Amino acid sequence: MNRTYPQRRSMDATSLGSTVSMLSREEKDACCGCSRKCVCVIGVILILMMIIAAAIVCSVLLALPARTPESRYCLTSANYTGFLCDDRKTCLLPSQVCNSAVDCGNGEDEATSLCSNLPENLPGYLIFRCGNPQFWIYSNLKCNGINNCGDCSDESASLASCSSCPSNWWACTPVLYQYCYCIPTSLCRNGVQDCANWSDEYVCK
Ligand SMILES: [Ca+2]
Ligand SMILES: [Ca+2]
Ligand SMILES: [Ca+2]
Repeated sequence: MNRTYPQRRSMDATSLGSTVSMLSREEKDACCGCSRKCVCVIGVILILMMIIAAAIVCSVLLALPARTPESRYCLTSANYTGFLCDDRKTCLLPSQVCNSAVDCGNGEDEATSLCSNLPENLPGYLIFRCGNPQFWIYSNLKCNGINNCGDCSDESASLASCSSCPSNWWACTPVLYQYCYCIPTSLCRNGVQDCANWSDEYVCK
């Protein structure tokens, strides 16, 4: 009679221990499950915060005005000295600056600071001073065959350092005031005298 009681106690203890052990696993599983959920939630929140932060940074950067280049000096595709726009890519011909047409994206080629007192406010590399210092032209107009200064100083070797006639031009003494030392070959053999020695009609081909 008395022997069965301890056996029952032993069985209860074993059962209880097993139950406790099972509860502990469930609790552990429950805890682990909760931890994984928490980690997942925190991870999603962090990713969302990073996306929002990146969007804010991008919007701020896009809203910033383009930084003015330290120097506007550039070379055009035709190898003329030009005017660099704020985008640091567009290189305008000098004659596109202060010509009352917006050619740069932000209109910096028509800025009042440049165009209010011509040509003094223009960078020196954009202009050419004619033989008569009262006159000036844009630097891309020198050595182009055309008498832009009026005294041909922009086409001369001494003042403008012009080496020869532009390509597709014929060297002679023109009879027309608009040319200096050459005429366009389109005026050759056109039945009209364009060179003082008639070479445009008898020599030029
Ligand atoms: Ca312009
Ligand atoms: Ca010229
Ligand atoms: Ca001719």
